[in-house]
Amino acid sequence: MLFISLEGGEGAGKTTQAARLVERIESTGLRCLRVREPGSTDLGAELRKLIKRSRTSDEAMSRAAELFLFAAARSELVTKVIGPQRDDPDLVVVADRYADSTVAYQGYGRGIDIETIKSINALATNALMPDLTFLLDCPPGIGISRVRGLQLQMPLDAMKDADTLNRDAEGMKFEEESEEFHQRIRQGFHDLATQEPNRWRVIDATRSIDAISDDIWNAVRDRLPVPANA
Ligand code: T5A
Repeated sequence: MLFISLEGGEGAGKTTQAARLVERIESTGLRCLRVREPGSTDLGAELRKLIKRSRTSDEAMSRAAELFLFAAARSELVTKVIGPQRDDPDLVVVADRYADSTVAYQGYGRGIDIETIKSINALATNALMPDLTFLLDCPPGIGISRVRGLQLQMPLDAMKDADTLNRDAEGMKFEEESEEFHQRIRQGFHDLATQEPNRWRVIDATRSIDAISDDIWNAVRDRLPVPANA
C-alpha cells in the first residue's frame, strides 16, 4: 500500500486535488481508496456532523472533547477501512486530511500540548502514517474566501455535487475562527513539513487547479507500485 495524504488550511483545495489524484492513479490500473477525515465510516460521518456544527460560545465543545472526537473518527477509519487493506501491494490510499491536521488544528490552533496530541494520534492510527504528504499551502484569507464563495453559490450548484451539498448542511465551524487561529495552523503545517522533509512536499496552492494537480502527480507517479497485472 502507498499511503498519500493531503493537508492544509480551509479551502486550500484538498478535496479538489484528491479527486484529480485518484482519477490519475486509477488510470494507471491501480486500485485507489479515497478517504476523508473526519468521515469515511459510519461513526466518522456521525462525528463529522457533531464536530462541524456551528455553535454559540455557550454551546462550544471543550478543546479536549474536540480532540477526542477527531481521534475517535480516525481510529475507526484506520481499524475498519485502511488497516485491513494495508498489506495490499496494489492499493493507493488518498486521504483528505489525516493525523497531521490534529497537530495543526488542535495543537497549534487550539493550544493543546503537541506531544500529547502525537501520543493520541499514535494510539488512534496504530502508528500508521502516510508515506507522502502534500501541504497545500495558501494564505488563510484566500482559502476561506474560496469556501465562502462556495457557500454563496448555494443552493444553485448544490444539487450537482453531493459533497458540496453536505458541506453546506454541515455549517462553517472552523471557517468562522479568527485570522490568527488560521495563521497558527498554517505555521503548524510548515513546522511539521520542516520536521519530516522526506515525507512532506509543500505546494503553492494559490496557483491554478491544473498547475497544482501536475505538481502533485509529478511527485506521486514515480512512487506508485507497479500493478500486479502490468
Ligand atoms: N479538522 C480536521 C480538525 O480540526 N482536526 C482534525 O484532526 C481534522 C481531520 C473538516 C474540518 O475539521 C478540521 C479542519 C476542517 O475545518 P472539511 O469540510 O473537511 O472540515 O474542511 P476542509 O478539509 O478544510 O475542506 P474545505 O472544503 O474547506 O477545503 P478543501 O478541501 O481544501 O478545498 P476544496 O477542494 O473543497 O475547494 C474549495 C473551493 O475552492 C475551489 C474549489 O473549486 C471549491 O470551490 N478551488 C480553487 N479555486 C481556485 N484555485 C484553486 N487552485 C482552487 N482549488 C480549489
